[in-house]
Amino acid sequence: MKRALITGVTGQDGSYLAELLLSKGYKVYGLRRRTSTPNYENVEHIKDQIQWISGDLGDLASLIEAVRISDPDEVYNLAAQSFVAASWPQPIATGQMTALAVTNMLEAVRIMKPLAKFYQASSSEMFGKVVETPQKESTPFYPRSPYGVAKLYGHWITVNYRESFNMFACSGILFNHESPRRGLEFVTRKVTDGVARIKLGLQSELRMGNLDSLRDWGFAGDYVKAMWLMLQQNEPDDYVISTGEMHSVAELLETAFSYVGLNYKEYIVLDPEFVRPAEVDLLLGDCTKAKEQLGWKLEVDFKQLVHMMVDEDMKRVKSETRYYELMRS
Ligand code: NDP
Ligand code: GDR
Repeated sequence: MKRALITGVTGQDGSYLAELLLSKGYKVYGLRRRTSTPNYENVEHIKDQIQWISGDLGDLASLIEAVRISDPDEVYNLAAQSFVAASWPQPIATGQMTALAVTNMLEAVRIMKPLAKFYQASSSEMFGKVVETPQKESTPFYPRSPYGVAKLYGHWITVNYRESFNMFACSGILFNHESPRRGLEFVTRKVTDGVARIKLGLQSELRMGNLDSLRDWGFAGDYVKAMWLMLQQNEPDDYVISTGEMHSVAELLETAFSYVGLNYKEYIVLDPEFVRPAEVDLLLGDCTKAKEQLGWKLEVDFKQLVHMMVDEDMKRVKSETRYYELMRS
């Protein structure tokens, strides 16, 4: 039985990856930090199948202990401060958790289990300002947020540990990927949750930032398969994972609102609070290398993704509403 350690297992990607590895017969260890209100929403259905280890990315001792306990064949380092907009008001915490903590994790593996295969969750945010499109592994980086800068450190330290210590360390440069388990502050989920609330008469407007930015949005369930594939190769390497298609935030709004028969223009209020100090105008990935070398392929396209998210949010908001009505009656 193969053993895997996942950091960030309670997040969107961690939950899909844990499902995938469990379905392949892995023993899955999940690192969980202490929070005053436990948050198992994404993993409730598989909570009993995960071996939980208490630890924090910022605490090297806890990570060394996590690697000792799990004795992993594969380590997936997904934990981070992952919300780009939060990286301006919290640049130092973002640097600690999204950049330096990668070295903590690499050190824990190097000290305790140097032969374990290591996956680092790198990001298309590292490309930032447009230098070349579509963006591929050889495209120069130009990050535009403290988050992007931190991810760039995480990427290069992963490459450096591979080259310095001969570790099997891979960096997956993943473009935006979404799902019904996406955090509510990210634009796709904010929109699909907003659509559900507006459709059900619980909200009258949706306050948004830049509607012109373009993103290459895929489905998280497809993207975690690429993470796993990277660690099944004979040699460690870095790969771009993307759909090769981009859409604007306005198109996202149009697709989500029209699916339930609404015109988004009647509900959107532009709010400077959601405009970023520096924007990444356009992200479009070329994942030819992953397709050819990993045999990775997409199963869910943009429209299917948005519809899936609206359907799930409609169900959830309806059941929450019924619950509150019952509580009141
Ligand atoms: P989420 O924000 O959904 O999940 C982040 C996870 O990290 C959560 O489980 C969170 O735990 C955990 N975490 C945060 N800080 C700490 C800490 N100090 N110690 C231990 N755990 C911590 O992110 P996603 O699942 O969307 O993304 C996974 C990774 O991939 C992230 O590194 C992200 O930056 C990167 N990425 C994501 C992309 C995307 O489009 N989704 C694209 C490219 C890269 P808790 O539940 O306690 O908050
Ligand atoms: P991003 O995702 O910054 O690309 O990072 P997000 O969904 O937050 O923003 C995408 C684009 O939408 C624009 N936008 C808004 N965004 C939010 N959150 N809220 C709004 O109201 C709004 N209005 C417009 C943003 O300006 C931006 O251009 C995600 C994260 O998952 C990172 O962790 C990951 O590394 C990258 O994707 C790839």
